[in-house]
Amino acid sequence: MKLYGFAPTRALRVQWTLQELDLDFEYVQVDPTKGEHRRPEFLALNPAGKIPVLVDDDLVLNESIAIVLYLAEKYPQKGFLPADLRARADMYRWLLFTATELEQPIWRIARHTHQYPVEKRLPAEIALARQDFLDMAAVMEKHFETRTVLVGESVTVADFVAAYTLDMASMVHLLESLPNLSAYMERMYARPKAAPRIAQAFASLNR
Ligand SMILES: N[C@@H](CCC(=O)N[C@@H](CS)C(=O)NCC(=O)O)C(=O)O
Repeated sequence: MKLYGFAPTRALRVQWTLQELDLDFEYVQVDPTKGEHRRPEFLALNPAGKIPVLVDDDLVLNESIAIVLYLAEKYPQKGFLPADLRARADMYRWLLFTATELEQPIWRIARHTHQYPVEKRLPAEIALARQDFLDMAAVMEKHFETRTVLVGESVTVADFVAAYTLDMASMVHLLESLPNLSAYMERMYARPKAAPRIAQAFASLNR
């Protein structure tokens, strides 16, 4: 299997899942800071020009959450995809909640802070996005008053995705008033096969 990624990106969700599943994989670095995600050979894998991409034999799959679901289903032995239909539905709910209600505001903050050209950045969008994140994170914060993982009693791929997304939030100081989410994220990253934290992944680029 080949994972096309770049250290501090959503490729970490896939790397985390591959590590937890004890799978061998080749990491192919695609450096967006050098425009490598816009090269024709990469666009042939993902016309959206985004990482991560997983290549498994003749399967070429993009979208980090689709990839982790594929891996969890292909390698069911660790139980990262609940067998029970209702538990699985609950896991999908948290994955979609994470991608739409939590990740999107963080992404808006990133775009209006450093990704868009300066003339397109709207400071008001940053304040709105911060509040949007906090309103929805409060729902997950409450969920963790009584739980250790998102669904059921054991870890699922939704936990890898959520922990990474909360790390994105911590990078822009959004977790400071959310003790349950902070503790959950720390617990997940304390797992022996967890991916590196985003800050660590950034630091690894300069070595
Ligand atoms: N929804 C996609 C988002 C992928 C994405 O935006 N990746 C970023 C890195 S984290 C990227 O490739 N950005 C390059 C660009 O947008 O030009 C996923 O979860 O895989």
